[in-house]
Amino acid sequence: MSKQKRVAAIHDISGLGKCSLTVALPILSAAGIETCVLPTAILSTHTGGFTDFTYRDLTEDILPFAKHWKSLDIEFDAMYSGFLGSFQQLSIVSEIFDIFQRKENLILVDPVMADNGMLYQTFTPDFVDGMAKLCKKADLIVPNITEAAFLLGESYQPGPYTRTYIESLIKKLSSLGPKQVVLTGVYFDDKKLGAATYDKNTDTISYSFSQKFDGVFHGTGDIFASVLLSAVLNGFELSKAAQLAVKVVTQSILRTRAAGTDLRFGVNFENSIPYMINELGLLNKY
Ligand code: PXL
Repeated sequence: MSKQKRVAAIHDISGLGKCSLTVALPILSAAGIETCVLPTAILSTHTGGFTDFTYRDLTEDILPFAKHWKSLDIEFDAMYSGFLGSFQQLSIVSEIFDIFQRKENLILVDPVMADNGMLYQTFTPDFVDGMAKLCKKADLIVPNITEAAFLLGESYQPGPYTRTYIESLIKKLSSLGPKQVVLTGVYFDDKKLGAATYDKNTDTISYSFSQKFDGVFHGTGDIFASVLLSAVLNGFELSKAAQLAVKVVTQSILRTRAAGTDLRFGVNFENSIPYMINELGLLNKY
């Protein structure tokens, strides 16, 4: 058996609502990856569609947490950041990337801050510039179209999109620094929605589509990025990893719509975990 991969996952814990660490940890672990969690904030629920959620910011704790890990000579195959709890955390996470950076490890930044043309409740416009700076350090970024527009300082365009628009957006994002970009929420018509991937090394763009659903499905960006990273660390090419991530998100939405549950509480990704494990070829691997 090859050496087990290890990831540092830097996201919040939202106790209810299935996003960030409550999604990243089960998905990465199920993919056979050791997942060390570095919580950025603790909330009672995520901030989308809920009011009166509790919010404990962990800015003060993050660097000591990381330094303790460093003192134990821990190395990571990937560092994966998502929702950050404060503006100051942007530079702290950047420092953590420096502390653990090695030639062969992967830095994935999911620039979680906005969707549907709007910033999430807890962020101010200066956070956007800081996030663009953090993205410069990443090997791979996974923005949705709203985040992409914010990162590039452009105004948000509602879809449907043209290939020309998506391809110019994805190449501009890559010129911020990351060699690989996966853009989510891409659609050219009202029937299909999915992701576009760009690999600067080979200058290739690929698309992965599935059916388009109306509505807001909380946590699906985190499910997407976590499956994508799971697949990449299991040796999948970026385009194939995106295909699997689109598939898992679609299945999760379909299952949740069939169950008719309150969409604020997230989607049922848990029942796609066996499918993901099978697709990753891990079922009979010891
Ligand atoms: O899914 C992204 C996310 C993560 N964490 C928190 C959020 C959101 C989106 O709203 O509020 C706390």
